[in-house]
Amino acid sequence: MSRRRRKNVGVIGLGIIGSRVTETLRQKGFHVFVWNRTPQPVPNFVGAPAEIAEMCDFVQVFVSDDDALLQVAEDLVPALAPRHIVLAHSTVSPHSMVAAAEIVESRGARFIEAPFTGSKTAAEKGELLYYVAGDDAALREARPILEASGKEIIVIGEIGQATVIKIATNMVTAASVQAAAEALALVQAVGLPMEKFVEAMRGNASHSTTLALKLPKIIEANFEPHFSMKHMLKDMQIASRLGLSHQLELGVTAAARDRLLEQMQRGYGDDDYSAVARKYFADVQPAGDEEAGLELFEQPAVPEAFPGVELHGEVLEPVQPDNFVPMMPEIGGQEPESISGAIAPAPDITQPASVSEEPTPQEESSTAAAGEVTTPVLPHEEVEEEAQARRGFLSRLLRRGTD
Ligand code: NA7
Repeated sequence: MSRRRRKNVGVIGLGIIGSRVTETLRQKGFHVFVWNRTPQPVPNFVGAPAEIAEMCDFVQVFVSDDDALLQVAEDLVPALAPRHIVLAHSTVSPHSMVAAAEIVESRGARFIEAPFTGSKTAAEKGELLYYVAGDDAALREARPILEASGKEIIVIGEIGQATVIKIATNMVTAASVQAAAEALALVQAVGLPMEKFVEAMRGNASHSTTLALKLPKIIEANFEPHFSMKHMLKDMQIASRLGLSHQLELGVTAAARDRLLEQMQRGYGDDDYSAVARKYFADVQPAGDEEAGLELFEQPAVPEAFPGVELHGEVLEPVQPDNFVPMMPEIGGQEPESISGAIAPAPDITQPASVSEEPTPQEESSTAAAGEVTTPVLPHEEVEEEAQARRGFLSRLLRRGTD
């Protein structure tokens, strides 16, 4: 194998992260070939994923979602051989990650699962944190490539497991930013300066790198994407489905997911995910607009009708403002015992979620709240009926508690 080819790295997917990893690799002396679905006028741009594999032994894939990763894996196949190591960096379901590995390995090539934490700035600085899984020898070979754009590599285990860890970390991130948006709304509503909250958080044990980055930007209404709303929603949907398939009620995750979905449906999928704070803004003005501050956190101006949007191949139905339903608690028809009583002892994350195959009626009733991308859209009467049923359920629950 020529020394030159060992220095060749292919990058597939030149979005927020892939484009920056490409730059970082080049700065560190790697010879990088790139491909993107939408052609871009950048150096070493080739015509197809298979051409990347012809030029490079290492191929890093930064495409958006499950379908994209599987498509790229299929497109690489004709050119793959045992000399190749494909590194999959997309955040997808563990099942899709395993499927992508099988496609790549069918040609004798090696596969490393390497989702990451760290958004635009970390990618720019070569400071991503990679969670990896795969064959030890392949990982040893690929380590210098990962180190070029990463500050740390955490080895997790088998293919599919690194993704679970990545999704789990994003559950905390999404919930934390949602909580921060709500906290700011409250502070503003009682007439306190939001900066005081930022100052108070700085020394608080619950402060984090994420909050340090997001709080000032929320206040400025600067939602330029570092990590997009649509991808955080994708991750919370994956988390919800995983939880559902293991009989776990993930209420905070569901709440974060539903707030992301609301903003997605309003057309903000390409904004930063911290734009969930828009819920509390009347009409968010661009950063720097002095008037914007005056209008923060008034009642949102609801448009006539939100457009339907497409997300990961699924068309989300338009949501009409009149019957837009706030998120319901996750109990929807499920008895609490059934939620807490059946935690799968040794979940096999390499298998698809059982709910996606044949949901039980019970699972079906909770799917809208915990796994599907559709937002509940009910006529008023049905909402009222559901509220009554819910009240009945809660009072039965209370009575049971006093028996
Ligand atoms: P971006 O900035 O949304 O970029 C996504 C990239 O994926 C972009 O290059 C897209 O190409 C590409 N893409 C999307 N669909 C496809 C299909 N079907 N085939 C090939 N390529 C596709 O995402 P980020 O860089 O922020 O994040 C990438 C991943 O890492 C994502 O899973 C995150 O959750 C983590 P386009 O330019 O649209 O043609």
